Amino acid sequence: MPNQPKMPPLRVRAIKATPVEVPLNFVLGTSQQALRQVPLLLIDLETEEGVTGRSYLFCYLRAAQPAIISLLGEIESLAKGEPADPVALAAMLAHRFTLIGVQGIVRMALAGFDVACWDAVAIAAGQPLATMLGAAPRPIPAYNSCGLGIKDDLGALADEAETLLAMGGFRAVKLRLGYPTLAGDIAAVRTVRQRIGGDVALMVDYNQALSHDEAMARGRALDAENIYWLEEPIRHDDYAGAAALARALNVPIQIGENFSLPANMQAAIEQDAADYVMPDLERIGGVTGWRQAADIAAAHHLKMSSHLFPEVSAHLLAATPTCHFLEYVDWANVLLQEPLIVKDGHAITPQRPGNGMVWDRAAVERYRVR
Ligand code: SMN
Ligand code: MG
Repeated sequence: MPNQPKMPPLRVRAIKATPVEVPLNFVLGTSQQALRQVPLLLIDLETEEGVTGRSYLFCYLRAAQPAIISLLGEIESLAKGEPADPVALAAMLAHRFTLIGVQGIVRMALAGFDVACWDAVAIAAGQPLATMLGAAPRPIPAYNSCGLGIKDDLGALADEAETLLAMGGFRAVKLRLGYPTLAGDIAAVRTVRQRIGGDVALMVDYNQALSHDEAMARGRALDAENIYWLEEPIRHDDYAGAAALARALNVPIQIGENFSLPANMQAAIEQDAADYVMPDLERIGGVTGWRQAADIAAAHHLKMSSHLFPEVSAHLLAATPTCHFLEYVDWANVLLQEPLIVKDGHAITPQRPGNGMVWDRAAVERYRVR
């Protein structure tokens, strides 16, 4: 990505964080856990100048919400009165959190702050985030990642695939795998494929369910099934194992949602652990971390997709040289005045200043965790 953009003069005043839990329209049955509702944390970064920047975090567990709120309080006390320059603040805060370590929920809190800070500066500059990052808002190819969880009822699975494609003219969907047997995985793949037709891209995601040998066996079978990518077949940090799979299999290996900060992505790429990468906004280090990750992917000619957070990721992918696919989920739609629009299978990156997210106050009250 281009060099550091010019930052409008803004000063950090306060950070407000609101815990909510929203029901999912489509249950997400991963190999690890089925998600029926998701705890999110809405962040408002207030500045002395009256501009508010926004972001949200996916907390995975309700117990993480109060912990991250508490960490944001710590960030507020360190950043209060400072210029809202996200890159400078990220460096200062990483330094101040060195002893505890920028990992886990500390890293999530820092990323949430960073994304809100970039929103504030883009709003103050009167520019969409994509423009602030040296690009311009444009439609981004998207796959529908709602639902398609592990299900016993394969007829219902095929129905869901059809519903998901119709939602925004999608031409790509992601199926969760990790059924007890290879035959179970193949049955799910074939049922969905038969319903969606041969031209729709079908990604599959194991969420780290398999041993190395099992991944090799299932991967070889999937090689014959017209799969667009094979995501996280084995534990996320086994880069040598992922590299062996990438060498042996024709289906492209996709990893990245568990990259912790850009250094982790660099390490994975140095070991040739993936054919494609898909960092996650809150694990890669917010917008600041994403920009570094985008440069690393570009240097290695690796196609880069996003994980969750489609609203902000649309802007980031617009500014990512090796932009591949946006992962679309509808989780935050119910909380937003103007949800992200998908048309003809592309996320329409909004032209509004900032990242484009404004909370629907009544909805926030409705889903607030008390
Ligand atoms: C995923 C992981 C965690 C929560 C939701 C979805 C999944 C994905 O791995 O890639 O979408
Ligand atoms: Mg995944």
